Amino acid sequence: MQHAFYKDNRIVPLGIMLVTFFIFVYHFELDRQGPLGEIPASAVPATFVVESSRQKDPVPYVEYLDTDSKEVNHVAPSAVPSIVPSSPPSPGSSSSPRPQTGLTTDDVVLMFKTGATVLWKRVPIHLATTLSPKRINPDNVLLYSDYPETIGSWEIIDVLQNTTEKVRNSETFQPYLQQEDYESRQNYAESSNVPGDAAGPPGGWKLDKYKFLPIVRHAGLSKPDAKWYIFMEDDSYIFLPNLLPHLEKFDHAEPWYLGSLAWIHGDYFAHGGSGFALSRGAWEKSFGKDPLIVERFEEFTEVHGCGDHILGHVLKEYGVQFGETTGDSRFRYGFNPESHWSTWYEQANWCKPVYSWHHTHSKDVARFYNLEQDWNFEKGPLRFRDIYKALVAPYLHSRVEWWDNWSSKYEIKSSVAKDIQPPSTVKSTDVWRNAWQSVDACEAACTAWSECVQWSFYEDRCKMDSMLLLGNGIPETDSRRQTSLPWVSGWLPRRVENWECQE
Ligand SMILES: *[C@@H]1O[C@H](CO)[C@@H](O)[C@H](O)[C@H]1NC(C)=O
Ligand SMILES: CC(=O)N[C@H]1CO[C@H](CO)[C@@H](O)[C@@H]1O
Repeated sequence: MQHAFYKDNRIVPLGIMLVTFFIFVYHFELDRQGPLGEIPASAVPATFVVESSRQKDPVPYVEYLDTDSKEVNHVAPSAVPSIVPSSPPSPGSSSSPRPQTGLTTDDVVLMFKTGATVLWKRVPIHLATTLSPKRINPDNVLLYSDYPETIGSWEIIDVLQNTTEKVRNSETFQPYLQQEDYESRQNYAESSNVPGDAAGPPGGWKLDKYKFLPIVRHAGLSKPDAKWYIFMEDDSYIFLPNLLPHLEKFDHAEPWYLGSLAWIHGDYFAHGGSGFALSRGAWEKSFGKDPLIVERFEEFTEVHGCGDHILGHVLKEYGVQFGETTGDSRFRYGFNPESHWSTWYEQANWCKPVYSWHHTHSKDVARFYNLEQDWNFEKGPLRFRDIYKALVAPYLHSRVEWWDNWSSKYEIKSSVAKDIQPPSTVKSTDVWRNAWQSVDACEAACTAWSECVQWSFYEDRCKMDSMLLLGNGIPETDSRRQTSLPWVSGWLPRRVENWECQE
């Protein structure tokens, strides 16, 4: 019977050969066409061309405001200096043509960092969204913490497990060693009346700085075939379908280290909370060259406070510079150190893709994910204006009491109003100078200035801005409502809707 079946189906191997041949030819076509060819949507993720910037007066977008400052004490740069990268060649000058085959999540590794004290609070939302298998293959995800856990099919790696004896003796490292005790006693921080952390010993955040180097070493060793290593924290969100086409503009075999520029101790580095991407080329040039890189920089790690800075410093030691240059638009927008509601929207970023948000709450993450799922990336990336329309505009009011007063470009107080010179785009100097007199006067001044999109008023102070930030209102039960006059804010969303893309 089996023999007869075989004989009758001699045609099958020939069929398989033919099918294979067609698949081969089809893929060859795909490779040849590059990202702008007519690639079937199902075959590769959407790719697109991002307009190049010719801005004359480049103002770096990144503001280094790490409000996780309880965790790390960063120094905010007063002005972001211009830096010229010495190592990564600009892709334009690359001699060999880069293959443009459509980077997919199969080509990248997501390095997700959390910590035992916040894991139960922050990670579950990501398991349902960021790490959903239809978004990225679980094999391409590495979850790092400072205590091993298993959640369903997810293994969370204790990235500090191989820490040397020397570091274990450090004062700062003690919370790591205390975790076992908390676990064995079934104890939580709350139950011992320790404020701050949700679970485990107090001060768990101190361990954060120790994690960055071991994470990157471990990821590069366990996933040597990845083209990019994308780092994110548990209070961040990364729009992978936006980021991948961006990374495609860079050769992963070259040393690239891309993210949101931060600066401390004279080192430029990618701010951790904003997320960053490290090319395989960058990994090989640094971690690949030195299996003991983590141990070699133990001393440096001990005396510095921020893990993201430590990583940036170490990469620089091996000739991998942070990719930001103030003259190159590819670096200026996208990775954000803040969330969508505490970010400034302006004409300069209005049409730029958004790669990440930081300081996200679970609710934000769920909404970003929904937006991403509903988005047709074949038509273009999710840009700042799209985030604005979906998640900011619905909360704006023409006038609202008890709303935070972020508007700051111009501030008109009674004490200085008399001599103040309005910007040239203000119709009436008198209206401008009277802005401090009342809520109505402040609103009128904003309206009289053609670029104004938001204002806020308090006592005898009117603030106005040509950029927009949602901020947040002060709820009815908030104690601030008992102790001061209401802060009144207003937006002019019609003007925002008329913003145009800037090159
Ligand atoms: C710790 O060392 C073991 C043994 O070499 C290795 O298998 C494991 O991946 C290391 N862990 C990390 C986080 O690097
Ligand atoms: C974000 C912001 O600017 N908040 C200010 C709002 O106004 C009050 C009262 O003037 C200040 O104390 C806040 O700092």
